[in-house]
Amino acid sequence: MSLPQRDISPLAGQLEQTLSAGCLPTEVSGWGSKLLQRLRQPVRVAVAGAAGSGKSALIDMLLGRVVIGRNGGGLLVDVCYGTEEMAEIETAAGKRLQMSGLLAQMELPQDACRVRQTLTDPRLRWHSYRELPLAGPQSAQQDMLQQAAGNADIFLWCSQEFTAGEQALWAAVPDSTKDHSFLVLTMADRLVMRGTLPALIETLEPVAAEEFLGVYPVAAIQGLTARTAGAPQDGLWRSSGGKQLSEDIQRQVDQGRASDVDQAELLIRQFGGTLPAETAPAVPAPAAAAAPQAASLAAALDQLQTGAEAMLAEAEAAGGPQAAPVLAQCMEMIRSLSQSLDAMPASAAVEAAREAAQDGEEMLMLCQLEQDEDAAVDAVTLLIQLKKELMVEPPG
Ligand SMILES: Nc1nc2c(ncn2[C@@H]2O[C@H](COP(=O)(O)OP(=O)(O)OP(=O)(O)O)[C@@H](O)[C@H]2O)c(=O)[nH]1
Ligand SMILES: [Mg+2]
Repeated sequence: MSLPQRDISPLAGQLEQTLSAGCLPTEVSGWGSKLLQRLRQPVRVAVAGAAGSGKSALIDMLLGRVVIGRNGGGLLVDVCYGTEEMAEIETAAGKRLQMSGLLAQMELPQDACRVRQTLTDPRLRWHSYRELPLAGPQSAQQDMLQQAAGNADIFLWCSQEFTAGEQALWAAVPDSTKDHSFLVLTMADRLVMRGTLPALIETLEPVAAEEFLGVYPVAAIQGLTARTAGAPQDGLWRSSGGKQLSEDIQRQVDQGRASDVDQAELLIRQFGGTLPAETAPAVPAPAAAAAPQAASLAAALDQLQTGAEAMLAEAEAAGGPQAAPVLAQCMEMIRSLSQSLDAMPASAAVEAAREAAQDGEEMLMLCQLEQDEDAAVDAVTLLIQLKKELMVEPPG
């Protein structure tokens, strides 16, 4: 797994300053506060599923060592970064105990109900794990899941078959969470032995395409073995399904971070003044490079048009746009347009285009506040309009 290359604390500091100085208009300050909170905490990965569905084994595999083991069955377990390897245990009687070491090796009190395990693994600075056991009547599970959805950025749903009951539970999870979630077919080695895996994947793929980023069969015990063996076992790591899942989770974590960083930069640039040095946009390239940049601007404008049209077509086919991804995509497009413009040599036309793009960014930001279908349509329309404006008077 890759580590994020950049320290985002200066950016978070700048955003905090912008917020506390009251620079943000009231309509965006709530968004700014949420953004700051997200920048200051790791991306939260919830690992949910029924009792014995293989959640702990999956987390241990992703961590690359036995941290939970078979201990703590049925407990809610958080695994996060800390300066020491220790566990804080909460009991049903409301007591809190601290024990040093790993949960897998601890003797837990009978009435333990919740554990917070800290590890010094630096990767946990960027994403933490929560084992979320689902048990009891369907309505209780529903409530638990709803609550968990508000406290997680990515879900890994662990199951051997993703039953109708589980599908009903998952259906109530907000789309914004589903867009970052994975269906993990746990204990895939057993499914392979029984010869049921291919048919199961075929049955679940259409559901998973709608409800998750994809279906991931994983043999966690083998995956963990591959990672803990004396010599690297790349083949086993790959064939266990662990490698693919782990890389795809990391990609989601990185994308989530990048999008938060983009939004924070946008807020600061528009309302808070200068960005910290590390996060400032790239310096404009020298004039000699103007010709390829003009070409890339034409390409960017074309992309703007085709991207916007594709989004509209997709939205129509789906019976209405999905606000969050459309808005995020629009923001991405307009930002890449702004970057192309920033890299062009100064001229009145470029300046006008930059202003138009900046206005566009500002409008898009307001669209993001609503996160509904209308906002998504407005955002796409805005991109098409912007493209038309720029084509009338092409910069450069
Ligand atoms: N063969 C095989 N067994 C597995 C795999 N993953 C987990 N198991 C076994 O399945 C049992 C349950 O796994 P856990 O990871 O403890 O399941 P859990 O969902 O955390 O269970 P609770 O915390 O009790 O809800 C254990 O005996 C594991 O060793 C796997 O990929 N392959
Ligand atoms: Mg467990």
